[in-house]
Amino acid sequence: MDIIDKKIIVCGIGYIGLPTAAIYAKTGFETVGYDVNEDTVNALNEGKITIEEPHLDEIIEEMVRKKKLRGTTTMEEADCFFISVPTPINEDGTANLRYIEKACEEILPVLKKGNIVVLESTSPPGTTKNLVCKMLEKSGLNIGEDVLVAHTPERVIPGKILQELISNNRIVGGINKKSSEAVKEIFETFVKGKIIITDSTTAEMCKVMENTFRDVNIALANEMAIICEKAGISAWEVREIANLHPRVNLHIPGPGVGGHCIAIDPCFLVEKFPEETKLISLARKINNNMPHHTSKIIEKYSEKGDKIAVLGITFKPNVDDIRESPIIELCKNLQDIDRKVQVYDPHVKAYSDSLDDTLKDASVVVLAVNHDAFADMDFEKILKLVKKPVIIDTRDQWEEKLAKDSRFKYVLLGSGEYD
Ligand code: SAJ
Repeated sequence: MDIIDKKIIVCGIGYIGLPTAAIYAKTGFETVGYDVNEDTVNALNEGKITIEEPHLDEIIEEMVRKKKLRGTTTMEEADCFFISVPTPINEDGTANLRYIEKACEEILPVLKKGNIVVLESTSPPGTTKNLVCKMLEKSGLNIGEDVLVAHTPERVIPGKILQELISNNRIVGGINKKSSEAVKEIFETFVKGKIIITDSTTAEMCKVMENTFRDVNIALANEMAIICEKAGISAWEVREIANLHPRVNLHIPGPGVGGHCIAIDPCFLVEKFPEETKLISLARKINNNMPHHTSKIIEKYSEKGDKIAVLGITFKPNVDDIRESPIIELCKNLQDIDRKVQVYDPHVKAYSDSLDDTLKDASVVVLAVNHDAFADMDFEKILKLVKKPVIIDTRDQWEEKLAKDSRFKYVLLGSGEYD
């Protein structure tokens, strides 16, 4: 069978699975998106998308129209299964692998000799061998011979998913050489980056460590911000100058770390290696404290009962994703100290109604997410609508425009100048 004639099922058509399915279809594979959510599947079958991701709507519409891609809520036979489901953490910080387990349960009845099963979801090291393989063994087939299995962690960044699916290097962690080679062959049809072969547990560890690297470095940037606030200097200036050094890359401070990856993945290591993950768990604590730190700054410049206009609610700029957003936590903190919070976010339907209404009578305006849409803000309008012209910028988006404008009280997170 020619590689391109393989039928692919992507299990879980969310933020990663849907674009992944789109790329397989565009490459020429017969592709099916499986999901338990009927609305998501119905939308796909109508050629529509339920998430915001540049150019995804065009490809989905085209692929569905050309009958290369469709959705289903019933699992069916295929040649390859790509599991792309969430791996959240429970309240107590332990990994919740139920969705992976459920996907394996769904695949089991249709699994046949010659199939390839690939886990794409970020998972604690050992999950492919100890969970996926163990579950698939229940089929009675020889796993590693009749059925090939690999972990190929997804490392695309929301906002650039389609581009990065093609250009990024890919790790292929097979449970054996045969599995790695088979999955590599599929990726070779569209991946332009390098394809690196390793074992499944190393692949899992690579992915978790990449995001942990970010988390620890962001924690360092946040600690620097707090130090600079005390020292009466600007962490943003320090960052700019220090990063001119060829081996330094200070990350960006801010009101916290969100999303479904960086704030979650380090917990997989903390759970498995509680004694060894001293730095990693401290970094998590530092980043988790940033919404609280930000609300403390806002508290200083407002009073009980004051209205706070929060601009941006997503976990990062220019996306519509609010999962694990630190701004939600920030808003809760502000409500706990009796501030009236109103949010505006042009990327999130529930908050995109009226900027004017959000700004009206606010005592503090908080730039919480540095969406591009906020870059050219109409500051005259802010002046007209607010009760007090106090701006708290958590991402250094407006410093150049506002720091020297005497009509505003401009406060920058990570900068001591406001004290
Ligand atoms: N953030 C900072 N300071 C920074 C960088 C990020 O505060 O210097 C915050 C962001 O505001 C956001 C969070 O961290 O709240 C995460 O944002 P991000 O853009 O760094 O990362 P994600 O979560 O969108 O995507 C990450 C990426 N991983 C790495 O860059 C190592 C992506 O490549 C992965 O595919 C993705 O996690 C994933 O799926 O695991």
